[in-house]
Amino acid sequence: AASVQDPERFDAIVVGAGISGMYMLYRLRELGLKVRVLEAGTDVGGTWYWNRYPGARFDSESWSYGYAFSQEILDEWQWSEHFSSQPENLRYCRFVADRLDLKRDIRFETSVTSAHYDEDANEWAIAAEDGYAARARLFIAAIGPLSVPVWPAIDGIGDFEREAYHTARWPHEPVSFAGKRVAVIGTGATGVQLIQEVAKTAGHLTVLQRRPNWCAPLHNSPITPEEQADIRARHEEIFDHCRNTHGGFIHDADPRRLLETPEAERLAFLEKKYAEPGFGIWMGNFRDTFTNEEANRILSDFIAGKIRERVADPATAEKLIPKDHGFGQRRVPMETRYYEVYNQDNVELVDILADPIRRVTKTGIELESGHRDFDMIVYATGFDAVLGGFNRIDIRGLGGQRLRDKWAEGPTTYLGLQVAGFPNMLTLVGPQNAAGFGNIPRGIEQNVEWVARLVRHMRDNGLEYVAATPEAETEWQEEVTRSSDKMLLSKADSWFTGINRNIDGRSRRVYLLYTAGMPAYRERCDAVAAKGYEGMELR
Ligand code: NA7
Repeated sequence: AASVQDPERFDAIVVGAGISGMYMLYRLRELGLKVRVLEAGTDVGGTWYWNRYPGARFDSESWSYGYAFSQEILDEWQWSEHFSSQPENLRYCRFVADRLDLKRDIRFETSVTSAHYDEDANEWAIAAEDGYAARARLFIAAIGPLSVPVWPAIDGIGDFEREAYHTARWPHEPVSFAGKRVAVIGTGATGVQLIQEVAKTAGHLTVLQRRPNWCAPLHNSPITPEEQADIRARHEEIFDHCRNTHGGFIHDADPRRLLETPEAERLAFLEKKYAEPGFGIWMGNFRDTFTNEEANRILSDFIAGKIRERVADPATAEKLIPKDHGFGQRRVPMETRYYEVYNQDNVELVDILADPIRRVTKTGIELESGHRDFDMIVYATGFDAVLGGFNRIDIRGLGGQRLRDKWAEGPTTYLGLQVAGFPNMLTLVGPQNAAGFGNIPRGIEQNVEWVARLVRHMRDNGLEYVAATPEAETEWQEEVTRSSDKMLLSKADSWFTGINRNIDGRSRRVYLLYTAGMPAYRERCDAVAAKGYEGMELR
């Protein structure tokens, strides 16, 4: 087997076999490169491999989420629901891997621990936990923006002697909630999806909520044969449309301003959006709701009204209405009868800002108000977003510089795809990349195709070295800051803004995403390429 003394050699090593790594492999192989993908899991799928918790599903329309690049895949695959669930999503990833014969170039159960740039050889030396080692000219991180789960910083977590799970490390065997006293911590997009499912069978469900989020109805349904035929006839049109929307979704901001729209018309529009499937209520709303406090407040009040209508107990309804941020300033969890769950006798909502968790014990959770016994605790506490995947690998560039050190004050990149001082390293859906903010596969296809074009350019011109210049990187920081400053979402604490109180040193806001939209981002990336990779040193 390959070891540090005797590494396997490739033209490119891709870390991660999720949606981005799979497609990158396909494109690089097409260019004639010898590629190896290293994947920690036992199968492809990334997000859809790890996040197996009940209720996990797309919030993007299934038929706008899958790969657009292959007509065969589009023709041969059929989604069963408008917002498909995790088991089907994982089946889809496996189907694509088989259809494109990807697995022969993927090494599974390989957790990459280090990636060092060897200046003399102009090669990356990659090592994994099991001693596997490989070298390649190109190192492509396809590690995902939400791949490193975070357990909350609560005392005694390890003491609990009964069932405990993190949603992002859900077991492969089925988990039953039937008749059990279940605690769920976390009410982000994940927690909301999970809670709806647990409430169906749990003996008693206690939701331990820190800050509520603004949720909106998903309105999922099966895809009828007529709809299927229509979708099949319009693949090209749908994906073309997604290429031109801000987030790569089918939904795009309405050109009108809420503040300039007469009240009756405004209300009718909001009602219509609330009744429509998917992210329309967020991504398809009046354009000033993203940037104007007053417009956003009116929208938030509308949603608060819906919560009050749907939750029977007024005190519970108030607990579920966010007070610290407006609608859409954090990721909007999409729900199916989530608010009605709190009308059930077997469900209780605990506001842990009012009644804090002291510690986890052998048998349950000690709140300030007293001890509660549980049979199961589920942590839906999210991820070390965007940076986590990079930080858990010891990545070193020119002069042995650690990426972790370079990013100590926040990430700096060029286009979210390259980092100055780290030649021949490319980051798909990396920090400050537009792909992380929106319908991620649409951003991934753009990222992968742009990288493939760069690799082809290098191959055709006999170039072996590509590195962003520090000047280009500085300019990109300014662009990221300038565009994010305009958005209300940059004013809230969330994974978008790099805040995570469970991780030391993550209490300061940094922009982890480029939020000016996919079309602007694509244009910029294409212009860079057209100008012979402006801002990058190639030789
Ligand atoms: P999120 O959106 O980061 O949500 C994490 C949730 O866990 C959120 O409600 C947090 O409350 C809560 N949390 C985190 N730490 C604690 C502690 N220590 N105590 C109590 N509650 C805690 O993660 P998700 O997995 O839901 O979603 C991530 C993305 O995946 C999502 O945006 C989708 O795009 C897919 P807080 O709000 O911080 O008060």
